[in-house]
Amino acid sequence: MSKKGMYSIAFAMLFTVCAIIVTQCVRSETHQGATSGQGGIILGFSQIGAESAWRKCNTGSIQQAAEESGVQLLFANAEQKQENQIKAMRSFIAYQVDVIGFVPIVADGWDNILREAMDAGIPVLVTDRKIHTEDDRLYAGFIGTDSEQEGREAAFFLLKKFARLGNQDEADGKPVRIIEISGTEGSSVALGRAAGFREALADHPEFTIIHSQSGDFLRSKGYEIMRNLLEVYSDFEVVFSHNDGMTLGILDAMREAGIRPGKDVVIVTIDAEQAAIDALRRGEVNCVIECNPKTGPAIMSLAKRLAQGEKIPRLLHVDETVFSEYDDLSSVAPRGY
Ligand code: GYE
Repeated sequence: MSKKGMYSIAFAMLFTVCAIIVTQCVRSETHQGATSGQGGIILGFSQIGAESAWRKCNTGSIQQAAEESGVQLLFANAEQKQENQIKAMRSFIAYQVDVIGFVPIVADGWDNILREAMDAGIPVLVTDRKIHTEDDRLYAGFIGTDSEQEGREAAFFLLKKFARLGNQDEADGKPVRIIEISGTEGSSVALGRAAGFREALADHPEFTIIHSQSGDFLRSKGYEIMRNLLEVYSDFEVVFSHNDGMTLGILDAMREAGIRPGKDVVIVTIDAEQAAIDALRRGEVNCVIECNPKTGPAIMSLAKRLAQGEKIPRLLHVDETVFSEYDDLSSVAPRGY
């Protein structure tokens, strides 16, 4: 190589190193400015997408709370792909955010990226859905829903409903045939809701799940699946749907087929969107289990504590309630999602 060539390579390398140093300095100044000046921190947040009204409310809550609490939010929408979430988290690490928050679309497959965050000294807050890790120290804590309990609540309602109908006694109880439309496969919420539901029905063999299928938390799939199932099954007593979006599609398919949801078939659903509460009031749904999406303010305060180097609780479940046809629904406030 000519001398001139070597000089230009050396110059290019020097330039790159300087550029990196300058960028780092500017970045750390803005960063410190943001931290001390406005009392703010930088939170990189990976959301899974916008599959349901519940999810849109969850995103809105996070964005609004960030604004109100002076947190600079780097928000990334993964469009339902785990690989997009991992890419976003890697870019948050490169950007040296103070804290990373994310909603894990599925429970498995996070160890490597969590290790990268840990090596970079960035604490990670898991929100909404839980994860399985080899080592729980790979993330700082979790805030979100108790999906096992939601599944149990769905079962408790059925036990009450069918006891009132007079066929819960196992000895002479008629079979109660259940179709379950579950959430995204491999997500902690679908796994938890299914597990809690089965656990609470374990001692009641007359309750049998005759079909279980994932509708991916999508209204369109709820509709499509129920349309197909109505060609196959003519006798079943219950539909347990893992979210309201799918339930609304299921109700459409039933009405089209001349079935009266809530009367001919008992409908139990999770989330408590306004549309589901309205359907409960109309008698088309029998029980709605609340899942609370408004976690933005809690996420911001946990992120701030983590940025200060504080420890946070390992597990925080949000408050959730149950609305059923046995309740006085006149005082249920507008849901906001
Ligand atoms: O039930 C559903 C959704 O992860 C708890 O995701 C959440 C679920 C929620 O889109 O509607």
